[in-house]
Amino acid sequence: MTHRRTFFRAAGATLLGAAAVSRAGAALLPEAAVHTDAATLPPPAPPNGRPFNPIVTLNGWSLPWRMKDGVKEFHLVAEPVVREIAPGMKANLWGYNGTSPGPTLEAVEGDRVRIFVTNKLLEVTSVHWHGVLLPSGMDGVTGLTQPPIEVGKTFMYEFVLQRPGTHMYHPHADEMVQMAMGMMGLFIIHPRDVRQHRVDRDFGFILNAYDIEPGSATPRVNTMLDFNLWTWNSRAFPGIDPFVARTGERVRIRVGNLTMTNHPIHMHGPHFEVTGTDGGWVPKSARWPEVTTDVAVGQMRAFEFNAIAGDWAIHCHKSHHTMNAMGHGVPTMIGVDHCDVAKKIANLVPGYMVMGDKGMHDMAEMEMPLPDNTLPMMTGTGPFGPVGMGGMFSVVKVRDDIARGDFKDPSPYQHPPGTLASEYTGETPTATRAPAPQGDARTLQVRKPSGHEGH
Ligand SMILES: [Cu+2]
Repeated sequence: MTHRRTFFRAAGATLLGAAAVSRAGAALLPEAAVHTDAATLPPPAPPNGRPFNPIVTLNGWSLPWRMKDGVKEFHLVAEPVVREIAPGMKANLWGYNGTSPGPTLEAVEGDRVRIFVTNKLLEVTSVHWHGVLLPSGMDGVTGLTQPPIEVGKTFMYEFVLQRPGTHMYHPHADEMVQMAMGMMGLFIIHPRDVRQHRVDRDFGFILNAYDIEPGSATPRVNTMLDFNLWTWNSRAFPGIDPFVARTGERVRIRVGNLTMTNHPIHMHGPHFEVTGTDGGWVPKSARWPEVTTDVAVGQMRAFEFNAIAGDWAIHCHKSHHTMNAMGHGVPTMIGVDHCDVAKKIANLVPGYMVMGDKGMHDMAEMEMPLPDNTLPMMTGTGPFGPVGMGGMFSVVKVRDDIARGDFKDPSPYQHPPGTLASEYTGETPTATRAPAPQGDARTLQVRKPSGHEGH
């Protein structure tokens, strides 16, 4: 017991008895650890059971367990939670043990796990272990493989982990609502041999999305595609922690997608190799180099690279996914000269200004008045000014002098002399252009393909 308490303290998690469980029952059920803030908690070494190299859940944590008669016992509590999406905005979500996503479950190939799930929501739920090989009756599909977990009840799932890999868990009951509210988590099965698939730093996160009207805090749960907050582990930039590593280290990033659309995850700097999918580890001979890996809905991808010093952006390459909640009705104003109109309006509305006539970068620099509990659309500041990003964006920060196991945000990168883009201040020659065609514009001959009338 003392041992486990030390472990909890090391993890920074608050240990609370599950309120729904009676004193007598508490002896039978493992305690449910609760954690409520959004800081990345570097996991402690496993306190018992088989050894493994723990993963770092971005802006998240791993769930402590207890060993009972050789079985690794976890206790998940499905419940409403408050999640800070980024400083300045909190959302009313549903999750597990105080957070959305819920804590990461980590265990080892060959482990027998027993996972208790207590339902503290206002409706039924169940948990599906996405991608984990198990008996059909443990698969967690309400109505198909089990009755729903009623409000206030606890269910027990038990199976042996057959194969190492990167997996997820999420409800299979009122799925659209429960996932739109943030119910999900990572399930990592480590290899039995700690030398297998070994890396120096192993990060994991889930792609998720919310539709939260600016000025409010609760997601709209019937949204199908038009989400306005694109998040990693229910955090939006600048609320997403950096991926910190030391030069030369082997780094793995594991990404799962539980949104309703695909996300091409792009990393600047070092090329990476896709080393794992939901189906397991890719043999070395079959790995391929990439700078972007598309993660489809319901998929997992693990990729690895050798860290190179610098600040390397990592983000979804759909550019509207690197923005926070915005009005989609904003008209495109590029090239529109509205000086006169603006002056007239300013006479009526003091302080009125026009935005976007030269592009929208200005919006990243200005403190726009926003409703309460709303994130700026494009925000974040780097050593050279506003970054103008939001949503699914973070930075891989690699430095020469980072200690093993140190995940703190380092100071700005010091670029070696001669390696930094800078303003050209010399003479600018007049551009020479080809002369404009004289008289009538040259006739452009357009030949339409035949046989396609009606297109
Ligand atoms: Cu995306």
